[in-house]
Order: sequence, then C-alpha cells, then structure tokens
Amino acid sequence: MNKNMYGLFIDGAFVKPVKGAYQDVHDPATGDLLAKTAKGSKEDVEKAVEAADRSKNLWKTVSIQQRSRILHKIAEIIRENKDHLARIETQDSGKPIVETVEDVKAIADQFDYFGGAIRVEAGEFMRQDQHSMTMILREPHGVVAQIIPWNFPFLLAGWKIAPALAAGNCIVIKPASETPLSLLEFARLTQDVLPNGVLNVVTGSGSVVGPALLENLKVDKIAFTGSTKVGRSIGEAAAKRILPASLELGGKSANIIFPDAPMDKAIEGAALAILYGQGQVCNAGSRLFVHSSIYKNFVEKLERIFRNVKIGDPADPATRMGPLINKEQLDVVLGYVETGIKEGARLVCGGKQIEKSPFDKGWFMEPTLFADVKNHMKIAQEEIFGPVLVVIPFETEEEVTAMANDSKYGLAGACWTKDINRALRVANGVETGLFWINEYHLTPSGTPFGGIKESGHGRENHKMALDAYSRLKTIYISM
Ligand code: TAP
Repeated sequence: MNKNMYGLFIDGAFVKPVKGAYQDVHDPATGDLLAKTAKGSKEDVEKAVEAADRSKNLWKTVSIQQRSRILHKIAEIIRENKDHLARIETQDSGKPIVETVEDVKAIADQFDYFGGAIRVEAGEFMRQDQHSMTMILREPHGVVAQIIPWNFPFLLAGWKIAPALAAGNCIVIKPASETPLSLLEFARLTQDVLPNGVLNVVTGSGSVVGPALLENLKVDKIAFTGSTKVGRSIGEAAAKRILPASLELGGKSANIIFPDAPMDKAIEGAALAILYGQGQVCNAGSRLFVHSSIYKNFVEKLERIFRNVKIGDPADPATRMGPLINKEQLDVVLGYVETGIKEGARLVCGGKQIEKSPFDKGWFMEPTLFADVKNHMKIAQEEIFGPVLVVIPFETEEEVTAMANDSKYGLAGACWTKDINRALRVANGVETGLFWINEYHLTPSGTPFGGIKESGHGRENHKMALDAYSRLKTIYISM
C-alpha cells in the first residue's frame, strides 16, 4: 500500500479490506485528494471484533501499574509526534493549526490523566462492621465499539480510547469518513506499545460499520459522539440488545452577557464561542443573549470582530478560521441563513460562501451574525453547526434563564458577569451538562463533558468515564 493509502488497522497491523473497496479523503481547504482509506464492510467489522475479543482476556489481566505505564507512554508518543498529528488533523478537517495543536496537547494530557486515574480508581473496599465488608471491583466490559464525528476527530477519539484502555477494554473504533487520518496515524504510532488486537480501527461508512458493530454479539458496549439523529438510532438499537450505550450528541448552547460583564473579555469570548472550529462544535455558544442595555453596542463590536477574522490557509498559524468540512455542510449552513432571513431576523454581516478563498476553492464561509432574533425561530432552536451566531436581547435574569432552557438541547452554556451570586444562580438555573462563568470552550482533562436532554448522556474527560467503561461487581463478605 502506498503512503496515502490506508488499510484497516486490525490485530496490530494494517490490512486490506475484505471487499477491496476504498474511499477518498479530501482536504476541505482545497478539495484536493489527501488519501484513500479502506471502506470497511460487515466482514471487516467481524474480523476487528474477533481480534478485540481474542485480546480481551490478556489486556484485562495486565496489571493496573502496567496499563498505567502504557497510557503514559502513549502520552509521550503523542507529544513526540505532535506536529505531525496536528498537521494531519488540520489537512483532514480544515481546522486551523492553532486549534489542532491544542487538541493534540489535550489528548496527550488525557492519556496521562487516565494513566493516573486508573491507579486510584481501581475499586473500593468498605468495612461494614466487625463481621462483614463490601468490595467493589472494577471489571472491563470486554470489547467496546466507539464511533467518532468529524469535528474533533483526534480529540474525541482520545476522550474515548484513554478511559476504555485504562479500564481494561479492547476497542474497535470507527472514525468519521471525512476525517479518519489522525486516528489511523495514532494506531500506527502506538502499534508497538499496545498488544495486538487491543486497539482496532475500522474506517468506512457509518451506515455499514455502525449497524455491523451494533449487531455483533461480541460487542459489549457502544460509545457514540455525533448527531442526535444518529445517536437516537444507536440508542434504540442498543436498548434492544440491552447494550450499555454512551451518547454525546448535539447542542444549541446559550451564552449570556449581563451589563456588568468584563466587557472586552465577554465580546472576545462571544466571538470565540461561535467561531472556534468554524462553529462546527457541539458546545458552540450559538445562541447569544445580550442584555438590552448593552445590546446595540455589543452587536456593533461583534460585527467588527466578525468582519476582521483572519480566514485562510488552516496550516498558517495566523489563521483563525478555516473551511467548513464539505460542500454538504456548507449548503446546510447557507440554508439556515436563508431561513433566518425569511424568519425576519436581521442579517448584520456574513451569510455567504467565500468564493475568493486562499486557494479559490474549498468550503470557506463568512462569519455570520444575525441580530434581533427571537428564541422560537428555527435559527435559534436548531443546531446549525457553522459560523452563524444568533443574538437575542433580554431584560431580566429570570427571562433569560427561561429562554436558555427553552431548547431541546442541554450540552453547555455560559454567562458573563462580575456578580458571582448572579453567575451561580444562572449556572444553577440553566439546564445543561456544563456551564462556564466568564469563560467559554475550556475543558482541561478532569472537566466532565457531556449533555442532558437531547444532547445525550454520559460524561467524558473525567475519571467518571471509567465507570462507563467498567462493569462494577460488588462482593459482600460475612466472616
Ligand atoms: P453524524 O452524522 O451523526 O456522524 C457521526 C459518526 O457516526 C460518524 O462516524 C458517522 O460515520 C457515524 N454514523 C453515521 N451514520 C451512522 C449509523 N447509522 N450508525 C452508526 N454510525 C453512524 O455526526 P457528524 O455530522 O459527524 O458530527 C456532527 C454532530 O456531532 C453534531 O450534531 C455535533 O453536535 C455532534 N457532536 C457532539 C459532541 C458531544 S461531546 N456532545 C461532540 C462533537 C460533535 P460517517 O462519517 O461514515 O457517516
């Protein structure tokens, strides 16, 4: 296989897909062909699951100390290859290099975090009285299937792989068809560190690989990050098999600006909340609520930022916004712009594809700002997944809390104010899995991440993810 042709990673080696089919992977900034990756079939999934199943008894008996050391070793490998991994991620996803460098660092940290966490979270022991005690043992599920979206291909894979390995599971993981390369490179880089069969990567279409994983009776758990639509179908299929499922899904997060906010930071934060990752971020601050007393001024300042964002070659460290992932996504986002105009929202700036992009091709889009939006409008209720911010004025804390909660989603949110009492009241009142005060987007390892309502359930990026990747066995002893 040539350098830009990837097979499936099964049982510690790259192998050709059973049916010999491959799919193209493109650079969204240029549209150029980057690589070809295997189009996995049901038979390939079976091979990968078999490999994981064969290895599970070995991996679960590797001592906690040794597993911990292996996770720290993986962290080291990621750091040694950080430029390579970030460059691949940028080419594959169009995310600016300044962002992918941070993602890669965060994943190295994630392996260190779980390498440490498993040593102290291996189980519990309680003496009930002089004659009895309880032991709680952490056991791995066995074979876990993991499905990853294209918006944080490496970061979200790392958030799943690290706790699953730490808890002693073997993995079959499927990256998004748009962005498989960083994960395949990760498999190659860790080939000599992990025993064969412990990590298997099956590329291919979600509608083929996903059901094949769900139907395979040797799969003991499924973890999915992606759209609410696909997540719901996975949840239903898992429920039929009583298969444990973690679902990290969509969002439409509220970002609330009070008149006493640290204003410069809040304006920058409101822009970053939506423009980071071109707005293709599940927890993007895509619904901005601004108090009416500062509304006009705030929107004008945001407009200035939006009009001056450095959009360009994602590989250039000066670039702050790259292209959207593909034409389909661009069309979806442009469709929402039309909807917003029809609904009567005021388009302040943006709204169009950038034809004159750095390469005169690719899927670049102008940062887009809608003002005078009503919370019931489609553009305020549906996840757009692009650089489109809707701004909604509000009068009172109660009113804005109610509007923030008037959403089917509940992933993240934020408020900006110098009044800590108010900040905590709002943080308590907003129905969401994660809430920032005077900050946005930051999730260092140890910050539980996950949603409520239609944003899914389960938490990652925290030691509690070990529970999702474990079966807890309680042994009660009477003496
Ligand atoms: P999806 O279309 O749902 O795809 C996600 C993954 O599922 C891809 O690997 C996809 O494969 C696969 N898939 C597609 N159909 C499937 C099926 N029938 N069965 C099993 N797997 C299937 O989402 P996306 O467009 O890649 O990602 C964007 C969505 O992810 C947004 O809604 C975003 O909010 C959400 N997201 C959530 C979070 C968290 S932590 N809550 C984080 C990031 C993103 P193919 O690529 O081959 O289609």
